[in-house]
Amino acid sequence: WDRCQMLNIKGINRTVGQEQQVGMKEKQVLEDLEMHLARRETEALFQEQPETGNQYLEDTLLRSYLKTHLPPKVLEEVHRDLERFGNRLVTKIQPLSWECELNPPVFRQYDAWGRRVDHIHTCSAWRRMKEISAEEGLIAEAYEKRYSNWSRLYQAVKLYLFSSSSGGFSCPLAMTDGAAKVIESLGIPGPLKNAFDRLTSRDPQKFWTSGQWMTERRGGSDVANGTETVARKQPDGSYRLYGFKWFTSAADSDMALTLARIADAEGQCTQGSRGLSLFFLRVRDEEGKLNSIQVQRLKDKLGTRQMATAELWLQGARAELISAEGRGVAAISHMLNITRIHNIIGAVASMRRMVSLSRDYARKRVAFGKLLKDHPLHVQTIARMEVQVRGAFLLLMEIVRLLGLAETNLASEQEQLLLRLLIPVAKLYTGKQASAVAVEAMESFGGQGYMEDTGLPVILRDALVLSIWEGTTNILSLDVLRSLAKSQGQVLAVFLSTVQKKLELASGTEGLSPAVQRTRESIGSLRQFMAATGSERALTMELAARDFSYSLARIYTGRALLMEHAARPDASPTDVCAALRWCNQELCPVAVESGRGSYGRGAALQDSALVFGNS
Ligand code: UCC
Repeated sequence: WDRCQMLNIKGINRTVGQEQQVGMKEKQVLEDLEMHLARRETEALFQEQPETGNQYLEDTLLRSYLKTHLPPKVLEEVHRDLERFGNRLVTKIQPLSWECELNPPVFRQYDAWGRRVDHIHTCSAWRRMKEISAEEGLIAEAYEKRYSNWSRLYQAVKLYLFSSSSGGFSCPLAMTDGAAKVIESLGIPGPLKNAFDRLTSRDPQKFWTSGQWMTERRGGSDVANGTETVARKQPDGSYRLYGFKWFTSAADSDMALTLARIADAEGQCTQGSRGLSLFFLRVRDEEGKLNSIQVQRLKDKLGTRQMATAELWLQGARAELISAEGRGVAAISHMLNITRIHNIIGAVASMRRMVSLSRDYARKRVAFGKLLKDHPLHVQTIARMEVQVRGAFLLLMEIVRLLGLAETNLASEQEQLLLRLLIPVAKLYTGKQASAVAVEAMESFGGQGYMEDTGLPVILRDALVLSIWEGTTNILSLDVLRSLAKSQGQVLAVFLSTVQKKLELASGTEGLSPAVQRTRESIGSLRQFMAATGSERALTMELAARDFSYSLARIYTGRALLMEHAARPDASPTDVCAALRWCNQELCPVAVESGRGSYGRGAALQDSALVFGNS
């Protein structure tokens, strides 16, 4: 019966009588067929896993950038350390990262006996990441300044290599770096010396991480109007904070910087941005007791699930005022600019990881009778992503190079202005790139890219936040305008003259002339747009803010940086090709849209009608 049943199952219908009449030879054929089918039933999908090796050694663009820019002695030491770190990442740190994903933080509000404990339990791999961060000097490197102006770039490179293997720990590191930067910008006052030493320590026992508590119930972008937390001065000069922080990332941190409104003797507070001051606080005391803080709950996020993000009630948390009264936003902007750079690092790192995995898979996976790498359309798709990653990487390097100069008092006024402009431009642009590349790269693995246990969806989920936190695309586009207004247009003048200079460098390189020409044209278009904003300037600039920022990003990244890199004496044909490819996209979308009349009052009314109807 079993045999007949099996044959029936296989769709070969015979009666028992007929079956008995089948000759020996035919039986053998059927048995072979059965064997074959049976084996096929039990075998899983066997496909070689895409992998990355030592990410430093495999990253030719990173290595050629360092070789071009670092002084030889620095390069020698940095190379040795990065090669070692690359090995540690692939052998020891990457497995921890996966553990962090599989063991997200757990919140326990009460103990078994009903006592409120508000304990956020993190996994051992997460705690190990904190130790590794200290051991590797992932924050310390930037503040020790062993390599003068190159220290910041070196730190950024280590963070870039660490990011996609950090199991989300790059988030607390971003805020830790930002907090150290704020304290440094204040001249490391005595009461903050201990905190600064800990944030920048290489000793895992001493190392602290910091939170950045900015977001409250009324929203995360409009900090000036959304902040309700009140600070009441105490007789000893410290403050107690009362309020509800709605979205506090890395809530297991040791300390935090946060904004609040100081109440006067009558309990009144100044509203708006001018009412905000910056405070330092410890999350727990020496015995581990929360500093008059209650954890309401953990956030249920789409991604970055490895990291505890919490809602916190401040119920008289003791804090120190660290900015001038009413200068909270200006003081925390040092932190914002650093966390935004970390965001860029995360975006470039996640794109690099996705493209590396895609490339490796293309070398292993056979479809339609040949490896994916032998299918031109597939390779074209990866090549397009590669151009995006290269551009973003070089933009990142430019920003941290400028930051290093600024931090060692070696930056000219022009370089400081350029840095102020490029941070929001790069944050908003790379955040969007990272999402697009993650989605595209996921597709290059077919259905496997969609499977949780490949780890690929984690990269996508974590990339999607990059255009949201630390300022959304539109908020950062408005920050670009803020930098223009505050400098009375100087940031743009410096931008244009810098691109011009870099173009001159590139114009002597044979093969780059189409790219040089297109950049010159796009600069011309940008100038024309700025000259023609007309009587409705404020509205025009607001409507154009995003396209304007994209134009700055594309012009600076593509032409200036890819071409500069491609104009080096030892540039490879691939460097030239990447620069030319970048040319093929619209470099100045703001001019195109302006020509279409997208930024006038009429267009704004049309937008409104399209979205909300004509009522
Ligand atoms: O906390 C968050 C999540 C943490 C997770 C971090 C991990 C990320 C790493 C990833 C690694 C993979 S998310 C919450 C983040 N929140 C934001 O980013 C806030 C977004 N909103 C804005 O950026 C707004 O534009 C505000 C809050 C800055 C606007 O505030 P105001 O008060 O309305 O703005 P004002 O009045 O224009 O600026 C006040 C002062 C001015 O200086 P003065 O008074 O001297 O003229 C500005 O020039 O602040 C100065 N200022 C800046 N300076 C404002 N923004 C900047 C800036 N970016 N750089 C320098």
